[in-house]
Parts: sequence; C-alpha cells; structure tokens
Amino acid sequence: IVVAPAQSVYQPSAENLAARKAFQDDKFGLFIHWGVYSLLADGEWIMNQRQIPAKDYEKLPTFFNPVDFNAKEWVSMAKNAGMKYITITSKHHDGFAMYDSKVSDYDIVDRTPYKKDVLKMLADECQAQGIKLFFYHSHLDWHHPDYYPRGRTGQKTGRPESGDFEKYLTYMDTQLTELLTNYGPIAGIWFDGWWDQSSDDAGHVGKTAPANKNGIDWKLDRTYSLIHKLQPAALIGNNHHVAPFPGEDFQMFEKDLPGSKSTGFNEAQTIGQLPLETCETMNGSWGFNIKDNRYKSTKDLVHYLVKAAGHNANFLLNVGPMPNGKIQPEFVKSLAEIGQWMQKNGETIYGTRGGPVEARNWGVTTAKGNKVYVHILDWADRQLTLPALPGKVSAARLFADKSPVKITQSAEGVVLTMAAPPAADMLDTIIELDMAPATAKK
Ligand code: H79
Repeated sequence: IVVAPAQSVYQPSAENLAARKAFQDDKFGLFIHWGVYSLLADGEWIMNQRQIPAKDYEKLPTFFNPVDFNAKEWVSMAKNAGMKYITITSKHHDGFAMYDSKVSDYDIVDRTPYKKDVLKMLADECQAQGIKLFFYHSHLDWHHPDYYPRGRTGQKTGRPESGDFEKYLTYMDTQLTELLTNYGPIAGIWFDGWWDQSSDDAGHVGKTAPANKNGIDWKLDRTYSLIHKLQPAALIGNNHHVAPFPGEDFQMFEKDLPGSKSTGFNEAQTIGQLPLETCETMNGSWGFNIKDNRYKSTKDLVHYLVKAAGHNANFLLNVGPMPNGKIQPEFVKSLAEIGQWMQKNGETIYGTRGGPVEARNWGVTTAKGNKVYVHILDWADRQLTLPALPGKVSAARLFADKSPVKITQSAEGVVLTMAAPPAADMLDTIIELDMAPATAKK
C-alpha cells in the first residue's frame, strides 16, 4: 500500500467562501501598476531590461513626487467605469514599497520627496466609496540583498553574490503582515513573480511545490496561512502560470481567457474549481509607457469583459498611471465609455456566471437566476441557432428595448429570430432568455 505524504489540507473559512462568491459577482476590476519605474515611462521591467544596478535604480525614488495624485479621482474613475474592485502594486519586481513599510526604508514614505503613503490614501478612499482593494505583491525582488540565488530573470548587476533566502521570506511575510494590518479590510493579495524561482516539478496539482534546483522553496503554505489568519476573507491569487496550489482562493490567467494559451504563460494551466480572473492592459504595457500607443478600442475592451464573463471569469483591466499621479486621458476616456456601457448593460454581467452555451465565434452566454443572456458580439444575420439548452425557454427579448425575439425550440436546439440583424454599431446585442428551470452554473 502506498500512503500519500501528509499534506496540510486548506479549508477556506465561511468568510472566505462568502468573499469568493462576492468576488465572482463583482466581475470587473481596475488593475494599477504604479511605482518609481513609472518615471522612466518604459514599463515596469525597465530595471531588468536595462540591467540597472540597484544603487543606480535607488536614485529614482528621489525624483518620485506625484503631486497630482488624487485618490478620490482614481476611485471615482474606477467606480464610474463599473468596476467593483481595485488591485494595486504594493511592491513590484523592483522591490520598492509603495507604502510606509517599517521593515525597510526602501519605500515611498522614506525615500521620496512626496513622503506620503499612497496605499493608505487609496485604502481610505476605497473604504469611503465602497470599492474593494487588493494588493499586487511581487514574490520576485530585484533589490533585496537576500533575494539570492538569482532566479530566471537574473538581475545580478551590483548585487551581493550571497544572501539568506530565509531572511528574504521573513521580510516578505512581514511586509504582507503590514499590508493586512494597517490598511483596513483587504479584499485579497495578488501574487506575481513566483515563476522566477519556480519549482522544477510542474506536476504539483493539489500539492505544495517542492524546492527547485537552487534550493528555493517559497514556503507558500506559511505565507498563505499567515494571510488567512490575519484576514480570513482576503482572497489569495498567484500569477504563477501553473495550476493552483493549496491555500489559493482564485485562479488567474494573465492576458488569456481561461482555457486559452495564446501568451505562452498559461501552458500549464487547466481550469480548476476556484473563481477565475483574467487580466489585460489598455494598450500593451502594465507600467506607464510613453511610446505605447497600441490602445485597445472601447469595443475591444467591452468584448473582453463580456467574453470573460461568458468564460465564468472576472476581468481585471490595467492602467499604468503617470509619475505625476494622473492617469493618461486616453485611458480615462475609454474607461468612461465602458462605464456608460455597463450602466445600461451591467445587469447581464454582474452576479452572472458563465452561461449554458460554451463560447462561440459569435459570442458568449451568461446566466443568473432564471435568465440566460446571449451576448452577440459578431454576427450579421437575423437568425442565431443555439445548441439544446438544459431547460425550456419560455420567452426571449432584446435586452436593449425588450422587443420580442422569436424562439423555435426542438431537441436539436433553439433558433432565435430577431426583427433585424444586430446593428453594426452595437458593441453587444444581448438577447434575454427566460428559462423554465434555473440554468446558472454554480
Ligand atoms: O505585473 C505585470 C508584469 O510585469 C508581470 N505580470 C504582469 C501582471 C509579468 N512579468 N513577466 N511576465 C509578466 C511575463 C513572464 C514571462 C516569463 Fe519568464 C516567462 C516568466 C517565466 C517564463 C521571462 C523568461 C521571465 C523569466 C523567464
């Protein structure tokens, strides 16, 4: 008889399970990548891309003075876009803390002329306006001297060739303790950079990852139980690009809808049982990038949000604010337009789950209670045929004006006939189906 080694089985608390459900209902969040890298206006990887030695990179904070930062404006902008939560970088891979850390002076309060704790201001404003706040926190750290041995991203220049990784882990856990103690209720922690020291064993499904060839063991169990102890309702997600580890509360797919593997990051991902989230940028950059004009259209962004919902996932849409604390007008305009769309159509998105019809070339379905919403994103005909649904459709209408849509049902499927083909300028032609029994996936 082979006895499996004992694994600590994570049992999410009742608060955590309730928070997961609320998170899935929320559907839409604002991702914010903001740090001293924003000054160089060339994305958040610049320290690594240009191999800037830590002692030179340390000059950046002395210029970081975002005098135009206004937490109220950011939070109002997110809310008006129809977003229900914000996920902001507390520390990116460059190691610089955007809040007042007591275990390091490498932070915004101690090293910048601005001297203010922007995360505190944002947390207070989120609380005031009733929007949730997550912290993005990087496992990888290109600055901390004990982040040694170096991982896959290297970053050697000018750094000590020795270090005590255990000390680094304690530092990280202490910073997380600060973030989960001094900023009110935190919706969750969004980890990234684990992959820099990924375990060599990707076949970890349902288990904790063993140490890699550098001898690095991230001790995720320790960090995760600390977080769950400090704030049981805080949701843990980790952008490690592999299947979820025990202790995680949601699963994320960077720049891919769940199940897609277009980026190459998500090769080792399969869709598990946890709430899902996908994140994307408004242009092609996470951190502010002055030459990145690849703006996605409002239509593309609405389509991404609708498709995410149809894939049973949240959509976390990123902006990289400028070093002065403002968000560039192109992003502000787009977000306002998405907000106008959500104002009218949010009912078919919020609180829904992926609908009974898997994603199609023409669009997706979402479901809530006895309603199924057919989101037609790309279709030029009056008629659309759905496969057989688990239940009978009792009525169908256009969501926009409630005008009736003809239904013909048989064992083969459901034919929907509209009075006219979807108008070319409609971002999403939504048909609302009343179902006899409930069809929502859990
Ligand atoms: O914060 C944003 C990015 O800075 C961060 N995640 C988003 C949300 C990100 N960093 N890198 N990536 C995303 C892409 C990762 C590429 C990888 Fe690799 C390929 C990681 C592992 C394989 C490049 C090659 C880095 C290490 C080896």
